[in-house]
Amino acid sequence: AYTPKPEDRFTFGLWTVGWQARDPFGDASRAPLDPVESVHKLSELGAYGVTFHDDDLLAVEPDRDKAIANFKKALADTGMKVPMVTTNLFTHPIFKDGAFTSNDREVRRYALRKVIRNVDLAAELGAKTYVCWGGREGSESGAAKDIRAALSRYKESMDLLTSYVIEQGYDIRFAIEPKPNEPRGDILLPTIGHALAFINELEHSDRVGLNPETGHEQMAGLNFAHGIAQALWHGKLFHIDLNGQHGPKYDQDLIFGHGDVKDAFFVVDLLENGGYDGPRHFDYKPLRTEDAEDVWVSAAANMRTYLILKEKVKAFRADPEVVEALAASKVAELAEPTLAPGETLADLNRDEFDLDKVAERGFHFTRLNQLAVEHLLGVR
Ligand code: GLT
Ligand code: MN
Ligand code: MN
Ligand code: MN
Repeated sequence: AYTPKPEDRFTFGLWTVGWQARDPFGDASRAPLDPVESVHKLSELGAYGVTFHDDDLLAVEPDRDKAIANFKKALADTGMKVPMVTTNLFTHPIFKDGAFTSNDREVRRYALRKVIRNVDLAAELGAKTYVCWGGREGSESGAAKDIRAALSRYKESMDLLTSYVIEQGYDIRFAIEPKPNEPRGDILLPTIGHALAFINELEHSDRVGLNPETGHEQMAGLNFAHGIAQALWHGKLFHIDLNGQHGPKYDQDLIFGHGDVKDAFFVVDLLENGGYDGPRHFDYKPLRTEDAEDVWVSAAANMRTYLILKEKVKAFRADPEVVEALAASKVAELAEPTLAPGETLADLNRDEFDLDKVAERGFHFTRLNQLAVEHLLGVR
């Protein structure tokens, strides 16, 4: 039951299993990984597809054409798909002050060129989502960046990119990935909410949505399940980066469920029952302590944890005691409009209302919460 299959639509970034575990204090602890090997190994483990940055394809083969040919052959040999593609606009020192919002106009123009070239490849490979993580779009000093001008340049880039895919007839939508900080002191579009508001100002806003990441919202102390629920409510959950994080600290990119497991439970509940039909994409980093074999153990762990949680969520929803507790907590009553059809605000004055009595009523949320914890702990 916990064996992943392509129908589960699990996908991984090549940069996840391929991470060599360089961190700000230490050198790589693993050798580079051939994308061809990643495609084969992930396929054997039951994944549906892979995603990549332009530069990820060049991990062991510096010639772009050869690297693409090798990658395509691996896809054809395994049947693996590429539902999402993205651009590396953060590793090369050229991007030290950002890409679309670098103060240096020449850098901004280069960044656009780099994205466009890879958007063409994304279209060729059938990707439907193009992620933009603006990791270096930000600052460390209040005087260094005119934030309003930066947002204008960010919008200019997104408008150019959406116009480009429309002109080319590509079936591609962009997904902005928010993050509050790291690698910059403060990053633009730090949370789901900031990004949603920004998207409203774009020329082709229907072509732009979100790629929220578990840990990035949690780094800002926010509730990830609430964030993706709001993204779904706006019709903007185009893609998702699942991983694990322990509260506000550096970006841990742990295996899904290896951080806040209770949040992971409710995230799976939402994804399975809330109308999201995109890939379940893992953006995690195998721990720096792990060797080349452990990498595949960690990749498998993401999918297995998801499937276990999916089963737990199903059992939780089907448990008669949970059904009863949900009713006692009036959870369904929130879906009922506050005014009945045809009623006006004046009609509210006819309500028989005893303020003190209504204030006394408990909502019994503790019981519901405990039932969720018990399902999660496997005692129900
Ligand atoms: C980078 C970042 C991730 C983004 C990727 C997309 S790359 O590793 O930390 O969260 O999703 O550019
Ligand atoms: Mn991510
Ligand atoms: Mn992260
Ligand atoms: Mn990351």
